[in-house]
Amino acid sequence: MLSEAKIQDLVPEPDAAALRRSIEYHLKYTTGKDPSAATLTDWRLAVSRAVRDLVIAPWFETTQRVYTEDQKRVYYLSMEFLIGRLLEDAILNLGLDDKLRSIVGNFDVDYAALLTDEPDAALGNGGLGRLAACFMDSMSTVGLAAYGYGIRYNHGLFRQSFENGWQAEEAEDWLRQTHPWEFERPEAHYPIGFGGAVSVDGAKATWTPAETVLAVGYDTPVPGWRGRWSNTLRLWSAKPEREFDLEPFNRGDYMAAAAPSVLAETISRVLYPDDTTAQGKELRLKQEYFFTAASLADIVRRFLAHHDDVAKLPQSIAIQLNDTHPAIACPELVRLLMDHHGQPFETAFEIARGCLHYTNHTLMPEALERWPTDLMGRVLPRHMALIERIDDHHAKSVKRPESVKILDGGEVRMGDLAFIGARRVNGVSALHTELMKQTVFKDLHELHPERVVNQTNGVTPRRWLYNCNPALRSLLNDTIGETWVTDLDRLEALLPLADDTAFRARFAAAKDTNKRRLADHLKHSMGITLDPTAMFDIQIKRIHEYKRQLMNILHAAALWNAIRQNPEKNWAPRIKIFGGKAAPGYVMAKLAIKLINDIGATINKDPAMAGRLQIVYPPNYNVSMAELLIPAADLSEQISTAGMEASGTGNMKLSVNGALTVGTLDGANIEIGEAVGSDNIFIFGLTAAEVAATRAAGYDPASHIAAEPRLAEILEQIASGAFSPDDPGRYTDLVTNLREHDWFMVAADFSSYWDIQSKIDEAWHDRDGWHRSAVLNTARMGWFSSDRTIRGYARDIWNAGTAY
Ligand code: F58
Repeated sequence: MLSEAKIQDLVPEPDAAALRRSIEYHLKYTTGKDPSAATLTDWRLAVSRAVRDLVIAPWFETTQRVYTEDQKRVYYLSMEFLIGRLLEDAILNLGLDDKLRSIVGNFDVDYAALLTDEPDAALGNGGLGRLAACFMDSMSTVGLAAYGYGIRYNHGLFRQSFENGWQAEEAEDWLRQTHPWEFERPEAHYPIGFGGAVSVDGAKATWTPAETVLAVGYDTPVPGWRGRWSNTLRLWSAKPEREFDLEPFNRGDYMAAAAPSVLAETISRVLYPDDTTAQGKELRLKQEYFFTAASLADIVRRFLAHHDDVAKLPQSIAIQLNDTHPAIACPELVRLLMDHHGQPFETAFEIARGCLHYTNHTLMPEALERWPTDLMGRVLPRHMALIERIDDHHAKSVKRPESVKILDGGEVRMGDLAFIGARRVNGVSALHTELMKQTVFKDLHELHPERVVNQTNGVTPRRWLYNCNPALRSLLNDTIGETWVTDLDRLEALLPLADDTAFRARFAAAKDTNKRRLADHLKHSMGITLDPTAMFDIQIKRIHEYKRQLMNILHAAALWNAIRQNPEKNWAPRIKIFGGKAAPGYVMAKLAIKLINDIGATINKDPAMAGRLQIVYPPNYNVSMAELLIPAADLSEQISTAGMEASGTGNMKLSVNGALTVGTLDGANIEIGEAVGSDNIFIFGLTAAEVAATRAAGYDPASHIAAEPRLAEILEQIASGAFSPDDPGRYTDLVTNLREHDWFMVAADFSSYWDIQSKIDEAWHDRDGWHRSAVLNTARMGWFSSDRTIRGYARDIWNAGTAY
């Protein structure tokens, strides 16, 4: 363990003069700018580099220590890292906020503008990618030797705008400006092959790929709290083996001359923007293999630099597969062990399985990856043969039922491959893990009952409380000290203060500050006015039918009707705020966005709604916007159809920031409810078991609609074009679908949702009671720190130590 003195040595508190000189130095000598000509971005790059310099020493120290002590290393393989901005995160981590604010101010540069000038690194779609980013932060903070591996996409998640209420997408280009946090590692490059043929000579197979691209690593240091440990995030970029063909160039065929680089670079060009459906696209398979193969080559190289027996790999390393995207790791590691290190198949498979662990994030069948065997055979012929062999080996080693197989109907089922090739398989909440055992992996679980374990998700308290909520941060620090930042259970010290009037008032004042900050932001960015004394009722997440943004907007429309029918009633003033993107090809989700905007426009222009009900949907929800919205929320909407949200992590961020949850008994909502207590959460709707039973019995949405006149009325209005006079038929299919199919059970849950929302209205009027519940939410959410989650993985899955 590092002593405090040692930590001070590693990140010496720079004096203001030294920091100032460092910024000036970087502005001049790294960016090449005269201060008088420097743009805001130039200043930001200079400040970023001055701050980055401070984490280099602990980064080297950690790397060396892990190596000299030969510590077990954890490798987190993820197609997505939804990082957000890094500068403010690093500044707050190192405790340099006040100093830099004054230094930057003295340069006559706007400090807040400098921080927000940084584009978000949006290398992920949603929860899965953000979880990976929280885990990187926690692995460093608890002092676990870890590397994150992923893809350095040139274009992250698309930028969303609304054109006449419809979602429009535009390519994102975060790398247009220099990304000051990364170091290119041209020496860390690996050739990655695709296609070609395999020749077999006795037991020896040789794969000769038809096409090869280079994977080049870019490293970003990931400092833990106060810089006391620092791991590495290594992202791979695809480069051509040869940049350029001279022969076609000499002929004047410039396109053909550049062809090799265009082809290769396509692999890391863009993040797939689909957050749920697994489409069998060749490029996606290539992306998956590209980063998995590069990572494994790097891992094996690092191991062999100091060990000589590959059979000992499982003692030295643990690899975590973030969903099935890197599931090709199993045949790839078997291939390396057999074809490059001379191991027989059975041994190679057992070594590989000893290293690999798989996290499942969804039970939805359409999201479980399957690759056509002909595509797999064409792109990765050697792997296809090994997958057949693994399937065969499994069939022979256990008495498995017909239903268990990796190869099924001309497809490779990646979930089954990941399960069979892993030492441990985990779900991400208690309910989700149980459902995994009962549904998708039922048969496999019965064959391997020790394999499935649960690790309920968590979120990093650094970004999601300390950094994004300065008002609450100071109140907490004043009241209970700062130790909660790395030991979130300490928030429990707030419990008695929930009954302390003075404390509650300060807690409420912090919320008010955050609501005003959001209102100011929306005034500037969208030109709209929000009343900060109204209830901020927030639903922020990807737009998906199972997440039921539709039910939320139907509730808004029903509320609009009810308020107009009964304007005298003491309605709780509400602002419903939505945030989220739909996959570009997801027609129903995009229609839901248009409906939110159509209903919103009608409500917002009705003078009778002033001070009562307002709908706000700022475009382009991302990590940075979440950092503004979450601390400002009073009510957190977590209303998925029970059994469909694996865990959720936004639910945790909102609750720890003092929002009350309205939610179904789904994912981690159940565990949040147990933690905060049933008086401090609003639970409604069918349970997962009831959803399943209702479906099995033959669900009839029409009967629910007939029994709920409020719902019947709004469906009539929507179907008749009341919210879409320019195109009255726009929602005909949507309404028909709700009336006749309604797979996500909006009609079944609507009454219960309406009732709980009425209770929430009442609860809102009891201001003391509301604030008390808000304090109790913050006080009891300590368990949902991703530090706790990572310690759980280290203990139950990786068998790896932590320094703190
Ligand atoms: C999410 N999955 C779950 N997948 O939906 C959410 O409940 C959970 O909290 C979170 O993972 C973290 O465990 C998710 O975000 C994706 O976005 C995939 C991206 C690639 C294609 C398939 C879905």
